[in-house]
Amino acid sequence: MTDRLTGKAREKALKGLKGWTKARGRDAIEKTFRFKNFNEAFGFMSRVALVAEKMDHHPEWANVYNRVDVTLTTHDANGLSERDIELATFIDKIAGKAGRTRE
Ligand code: H2B
Repeated sequence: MTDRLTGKAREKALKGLKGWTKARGRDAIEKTFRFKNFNEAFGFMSRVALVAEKMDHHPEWANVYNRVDVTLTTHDANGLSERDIELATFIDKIAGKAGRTRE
């Protein structure tokens, strides 16, 4: 069982992430990524999927053409955990410069 991030540890972890915002009404973070086209968006999703499966920690996400909306939370913890921070860091690395905050 993974623990929910709280207090100072949570603050510190979230500070290290760029462009991720708190989701409304639930303990989760979200970010929208835009790519040149569908091919690049789907390539990004494939790369993230491989990491997610290896981690056994999976994003909630939606894709429309060149846009990918990602929400991260830990279902087992009923909120944000260290695993979300780890996956967000990987996702940002994979996305490179394509990532933009939700407008
Ligand atoms: N992904 C996310 N985001 N949260 C979880 O709690 C979670 C998961 N749990 N992927 C994993 C799978 C769990 O259901 C399996 C059984 O390990």
